Amino acid sequence: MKKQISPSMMCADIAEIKSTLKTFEECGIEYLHIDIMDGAFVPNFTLGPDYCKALKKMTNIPLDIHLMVEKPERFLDIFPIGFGDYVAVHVESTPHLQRALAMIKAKGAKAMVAINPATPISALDYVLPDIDGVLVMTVNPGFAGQKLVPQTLEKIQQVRAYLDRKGYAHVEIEVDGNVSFENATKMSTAGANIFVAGTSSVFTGTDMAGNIAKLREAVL
Ligand code: S6P
Ligand code: MG
Repeated sequence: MKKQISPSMMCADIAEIKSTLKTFEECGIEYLHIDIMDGAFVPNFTLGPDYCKALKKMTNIPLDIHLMVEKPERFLDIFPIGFGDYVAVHVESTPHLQRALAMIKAKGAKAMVAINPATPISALDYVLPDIDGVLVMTVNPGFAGQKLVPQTLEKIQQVRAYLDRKGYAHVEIEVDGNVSFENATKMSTAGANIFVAGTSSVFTGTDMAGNIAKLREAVL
């Protein structure tokens, strides 16, 4: 599967957003990862639908919206979700997971299901026909700049094997949390193909294009 990079926009300097997007376009960045937090599912607040709308006016790079909110199905209509975008909802966030995933698909977007580090893979059993990807959290959601939960490396491998065994080899695996250059290589080897890049890689130091090139090398 093609290895792709999705920089986490909560880590981007808001004052430099235009030049950041220009660099991303020049470097062929595949997605923009947008963390949406509601102060309830996770103990933090970040970006929202207006930010997504503003980004859509500035670039054609598809959005990769990560909803860390309780009952996300209540909010899907207020986001600018369209063809080519990815939208992830957490297993732990709603009793109506299948409905939320079907709503995302109905908008023409790719439906991703996110699982926290402690959530078992069996939580995916009855939504496999409804998903295009699994977002494996490699930290507990809520904050950038955290340390990898080490057992999630093995979990990536187990998710890949599980999907392949069940006949869902086409379902992608995105990893999110402390995707450093070093961890990215391990995550890629374990079977991940979309890498959320935050303070551990793309947004470190000043050479963003150099960081992107280095991350691409790391996941080859
Ligand atoms: C965390 C969020 C993530 C972070 C990303 C930051 O709740 O879902 O997308 O923004 O993990 O990257 P890093 O390299 O600082 O961990
Ligand atoms: Mg995220």
